[in-house]
Amino acid sequence: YAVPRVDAAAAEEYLRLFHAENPAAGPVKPRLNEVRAEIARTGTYTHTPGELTFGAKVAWRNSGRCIGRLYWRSLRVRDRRHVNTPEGVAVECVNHLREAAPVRRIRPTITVFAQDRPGMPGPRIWNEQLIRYAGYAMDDGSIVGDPRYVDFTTMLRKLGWPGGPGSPFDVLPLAISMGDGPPLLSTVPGDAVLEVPLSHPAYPWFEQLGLRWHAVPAISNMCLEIGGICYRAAPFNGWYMGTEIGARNLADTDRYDLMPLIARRMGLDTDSDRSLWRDYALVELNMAVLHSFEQAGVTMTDHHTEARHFLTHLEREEKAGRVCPADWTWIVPPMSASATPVFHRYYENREQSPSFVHHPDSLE
Ligand code: HEM
Ligand code: NRG
Repeated sequence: YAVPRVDAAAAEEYLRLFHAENPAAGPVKPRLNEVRAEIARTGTYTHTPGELTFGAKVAWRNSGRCIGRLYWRSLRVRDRRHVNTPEGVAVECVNHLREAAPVRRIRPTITVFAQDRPGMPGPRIWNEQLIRYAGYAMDDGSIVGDPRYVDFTTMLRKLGWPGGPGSPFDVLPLAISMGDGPPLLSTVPGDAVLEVPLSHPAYPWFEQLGLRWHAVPAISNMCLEIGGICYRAAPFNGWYMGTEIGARNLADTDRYDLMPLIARRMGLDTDSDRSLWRDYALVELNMAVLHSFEQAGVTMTDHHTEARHFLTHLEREEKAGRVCPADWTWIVPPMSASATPVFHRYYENREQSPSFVHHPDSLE
């Protein structure tokens, strides 16, 4: 995988944005000259800590799929650009998880590792998120765990992971590589994985289902792009919106597929679509998710509150004279869509930089 030289025009565009929105940083001219010279000499350049921090925040602000952008200015940026070994990255990912959820209050956080440089690609985290549950394909055709990660789990086992205890919620090890060659596999210690067991406020049987979910969603396979520079390893987290767990991860038929089980326990008629058994079960599962996180004191939002916050964010961005890109198909929550205000309008959705991007896996 050959890292291309940085596009000087992309660098200039970002530096102009940075200086325009941060007048205290002084005039842009001297910095532009410095960066142009560095690119001519080395094929890339180095962000100042201020440029990095602001760039990460604006990448969040530009994430058209994210409903949680109201607090984009409060992102905590951990500058770990000097970390460029798989072992170092593993340690700092674990530190990230610990710092992101001290005493159960989650803080939006990003850790930025070494950038790609021509002739020297930065580290890569193969996991989609820092915390994900294994999926085991059994001989009888059934799946234990998260079906979404069956292929990833199989690959890790080929790379030497012995497998977990075999529960539906075994946390996968991190797979981290530097350049070519197989990744380092590194277990995430249990005390860095905050989890919430699920119970329901009215159904005592719910607890017996043994369901749980992790508290911190930390996407680790997206590239942070700022001014033409690629930070391939830059895991970030906020907190969950209840529906991500209750209406997708535990409910989708190609994930944990729990609706039929819950509907039967509720005594609903699952033979008729028109009994709306799926809909009733979905509401109660989502009730359990919100209730359990609340009881555990772990930060979580619900889709009604977050939809309102998002419209506030849109208003603020408009007042600041900016276009806020938004992708309707991702912003609208996966249940009770039309009962939230974000459903009843359209959005502009243009690619803006800095941003988080999904790269095709070019190192594998
Ligand atoms: C996507 C909520 C923080 C960047 C999403 C989605 C939700 C969400 C509901 C859609 C996920 C899906 O349908 O799978 C939130 C909430 C946050 C938060 C409640 C609480 C603070 C953040 C932070 C960042 C971020 C801190 C980055 C710094 C993104 C990106 C996506 C996304 C890039 C799209 C992911 C993809 O393409 O797969 N967010 N978010 N979000 N969010 Fe946020
Ligand atoms: N739906 C995914 C997580 C995607 C991002 N969601 C967030 N991001 N809340 C899941 O694990 O269910 N965040 O940074 O807070």
